[in-house]
Amino acid sequence: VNIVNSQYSANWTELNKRPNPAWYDEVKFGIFIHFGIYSVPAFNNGSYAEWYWWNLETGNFAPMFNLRDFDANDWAQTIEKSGAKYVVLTSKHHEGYTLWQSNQSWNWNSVDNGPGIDIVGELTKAVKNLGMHMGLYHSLYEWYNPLYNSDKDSGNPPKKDVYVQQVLMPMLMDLVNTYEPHIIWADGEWEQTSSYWKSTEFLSWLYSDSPVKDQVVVNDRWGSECRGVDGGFFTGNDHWQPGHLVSHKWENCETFDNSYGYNQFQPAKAYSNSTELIREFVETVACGGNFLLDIGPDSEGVIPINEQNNLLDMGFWLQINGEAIYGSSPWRVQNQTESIWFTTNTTNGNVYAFVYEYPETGQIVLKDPQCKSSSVVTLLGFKSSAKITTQLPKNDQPGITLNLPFAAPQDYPPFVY
Ligand code: FUL
Repeated sequence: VNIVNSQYSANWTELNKRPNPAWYDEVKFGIFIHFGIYSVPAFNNGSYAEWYWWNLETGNFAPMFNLRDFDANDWAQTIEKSGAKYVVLTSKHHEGYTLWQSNQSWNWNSVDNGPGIDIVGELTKAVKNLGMHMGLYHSLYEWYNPLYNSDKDSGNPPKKDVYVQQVLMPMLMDLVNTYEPHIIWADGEWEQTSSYWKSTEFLSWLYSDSPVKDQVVVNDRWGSECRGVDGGFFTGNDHWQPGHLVSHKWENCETFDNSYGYNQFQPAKAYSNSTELIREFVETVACGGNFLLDIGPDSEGVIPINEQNNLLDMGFWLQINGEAIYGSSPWRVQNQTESIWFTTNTTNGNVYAFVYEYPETGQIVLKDPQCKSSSVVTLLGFKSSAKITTQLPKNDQPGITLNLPFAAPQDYPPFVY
């Protein structure tokens, strides 16, 4: 890695000063895709299906990874309909199989071994064509790579770094130079510190000299000491939902069920429904996070139908409520109860309250907004001419009481995808 002309030199103090490019905070919603040869067995007893091989250690599913019905444009369109603005695809998970023709994969990739498709390339093109940001997940460690295992055997910490020099760095740079992703979502970092992975050297190049230096955003999984400390946005543990404001930009990578990769034996009732997902999304955004919702397509390249339905539901909800989500910021108060959450828009000055239950009494009391008699309250998507009336407390106290009119179905926009 050439770091001579770097604007951001290769140490965490410097790298951590780089602000995230603004687009990442604005978009709020992305789709994570866990897809690989683990989508063939599509099973793991009570655990992550993408970890199947860890328990098995034998077998080659590449010939059965047929992608018979794979169409990158279909995927991109389904994702776009969900209202998501970015995608993060697993370019390589822990088993080491790459979804592009990597020279460092020893043919263990989707072009030379399996479907014969450059999945990273096709999806990148389709996603960018629809104006969304494309990102790539990349596992730093590999379970079965002999070079990595021999580095590990050389000491603790390892004395050798052959795997990093000959596999990891060339792969990461190839991905960035070839596909120009706007997110690098590192993972599988926990066995070594960032100095073994040469993370600061890579990020110095990425931020300073790479073709995506102005747009790229990264997470915090760059070494065993890094989570919640170094890098770009914080990810915490998987499915992280702190439930309070986090001042550093963060992301909740959530699943429909427990597993990230497709699990064909997961009963339909184990999947979250769109109401639960939307509530978690709202809470995430109110607390300063982005929501990265995971889908796990099957080995024929089909996104499970209940995942597709939920994506469409989210898109419909966002068509009406997107104003309160996209480009919003956390407000000075995150929530009033577990079912009333807030965001604000610093450009137009609006405060948005997400109220999960339509009150039977027709009355909602919001305790925190500091309103004036001239304040205007509206219900997003409400088409009726019936008015919302308000009452303010006396003596300039904060708070406002909203009296909502009776709402009939025709008062709302038609339910169309
Ligand atoms: C974890 C991985 O081990 C899981 O398989 C999944 O990819 C998740 C997002 O990150 O650390």
